[in-house]
Formats: sequence, C-alpha cells, structure tokens
Amino acid sequence: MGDKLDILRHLVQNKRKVLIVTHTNPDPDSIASSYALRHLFASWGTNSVLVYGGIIGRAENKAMIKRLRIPLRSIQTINPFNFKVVSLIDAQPASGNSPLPLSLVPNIVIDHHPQRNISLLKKVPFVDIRSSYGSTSTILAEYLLKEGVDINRRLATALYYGIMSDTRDLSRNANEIDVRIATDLYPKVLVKTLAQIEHPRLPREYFRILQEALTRTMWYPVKGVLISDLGEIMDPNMVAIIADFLVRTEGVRWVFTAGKKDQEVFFSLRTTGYHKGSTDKLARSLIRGIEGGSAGGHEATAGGRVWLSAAEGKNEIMQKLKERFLKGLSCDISKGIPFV
Ligand SMILES: [Mn+2]
Repeated sequence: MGDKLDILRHLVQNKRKVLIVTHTNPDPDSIASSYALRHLFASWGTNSVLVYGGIIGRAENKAMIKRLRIPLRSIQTINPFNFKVVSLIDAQPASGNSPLPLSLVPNIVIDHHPQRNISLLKKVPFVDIRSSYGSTSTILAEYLLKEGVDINRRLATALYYGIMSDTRDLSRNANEIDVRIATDLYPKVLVKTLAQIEHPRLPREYFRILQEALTRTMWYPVKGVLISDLGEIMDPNMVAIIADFLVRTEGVRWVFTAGKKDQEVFFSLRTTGYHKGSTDKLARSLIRGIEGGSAGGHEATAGGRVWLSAAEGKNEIMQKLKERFLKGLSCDISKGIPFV
C-alpha cells in the first residue's frame, strides 16, 4: 500500500485546487471518509475543499457535521471544473450516486462498492476500490495509520461512526479489517459526542413518514418479504431508514422500501441473511431497461433511484419495481397481507 499512497501523494502534492466529493445525499461513511482524505492531504501540505451533492437529510448526519465541525459544503457553491484534482469518495463515476457532471472524470476514486464502469475507471489515475470492505472509512483509516498521520479525536469519532453506521455496528457487510480498525480507533472516540450524534432529536416529519410507511407495508409471510411504499418523502434517506427499521422484523428475509421526491423514485433493499444472491444484484435487476434508473450496493444492503420521465409516471415505476422485486424472489404477489 506504500506505493499506492505514493501515487496519491504525487497527484495532490503542490496542487492548489483540490476537491473532495462525497456521494449524493451523503451518509456518515461518505462524510467521514471524505473528511479523513482532507486530513491526509493536509498532512502532505495540500489544502482541499470538501463538498456533497443532494441534501444532508438525516438528523444524525446533521449532528455529525455540526458536532465534529466538518467543513462540508454543497457542490452547488463551487464549479467542479475549476479544480485541478477531483476526488470522488464512497461512490464511483457515472454510478447514479455521484454528484459530478458526467463529462468530468475524477482523478481519484476511493470506494467499497462493487466495481462499475471498468472502462471509465481506466481513465482515473488513482482508483482504490475494495468491495470486501464494510466501509470506505476503513480504507481511509488504513491510509492514515500507514502514513503515521495523527488522527485527532474528532476525526477518530467521525471514522468510527462511518464504519459503525455502514456496517450496522459491524453486523453486516463487515470484514475482519473493519473490526480491527474500529477497535483501534475506539480509544480516541469522543463517546459523549458520538452518543449525541447517534441519538439526535427527530423532526415530526420523521414520525409522520414512519406512520405512513407502517400502514402501507405489505407482508409476504411465506417468503419473509416486506414491501413498503412511503409515498412522497422530503428526505431520500428515509427509504433507507425505514428499510433498516423493518429489517428487524422477526422472520423477515427481504425488505424493499420506496418513496418519491420531486422527479425521482428512491428505493432500498435489505436482506437479513445471505439467501441466494446479494441485494446488489437484485437491486440492479430491478432497474434493468428502465431509462434514468441506477442501482447498486453490497451483499446485505442496496439502493437505487429512477428519474421519472414523461413516459412513465411514479405509480407505473413503483409498480414495476415492486413486481420485479417479488418476481426476483419467486414471491407470489397475491400472497401479501397488511403488515400492521
Ligand atoms: Mn459506504
């Protein structure tokens, strides 16, 4: 890995306009790993600008940024083409959750999702994609430890939360390196601050959606499948939050949640075990042939989105996604009953 970090250093050392980009609607892993990369660059004497696409929705993410004082701003406040070096973190170019314009090929890609667009990645000077890792934060923590860079307590807290939230406290998609790095970071974690981040006050909107989601959830007991249509949502993260909530149901094996915001349908998939096939594959099969669709994920968690075209409205897309999901699991659509 020493050689790899040399390449990275040469790309940014003595450069002035360096940009670090999280994925769209960033999660704690994307925020923490981007923040850590900024710290690594700074240790090499390079200043960088940290930006996100979409919105910071979850109350936890807002608390994380505020309490750990992470200097993150919207990509809409800058022009990415003005930067000499562009790094895309916890996402891949043209993957649907990259906020970069399609015509801009980044110089640096660090991620832990399965590799996509191999031909496009060949144009990227520095690529480090480790799909066996539970989080991109783990990769960045490894960089910092390898380089002997001091990890201050706020950064340690961010990375620890990044790892823990992406792996659901190391219970899914995590490998032994995630466990070791999380353990190594723990002595430096600001435990009280972390607790405040993990348990923020929630807006009423959260409970309204929760109620709506529960009443709209269908349960397919034979296959252990749950499907929830959240309807209109203000925060795309809600589809993932509800999926994580529902996957705790006794006897559940698969969860599908979906909601609409503006001209987009967002969906999330979860599985409790590794029942034949990953959610990543299933998620990608849902959007096959659908214009404006993108999807991806890991073994146990995945998500996607569809831009609504004039040709297909929200209801048609929702219906198509649901049908494909059930069909992919050989689940009889007529066997659904209300969940609550
Ligand atoms: Mn991640």
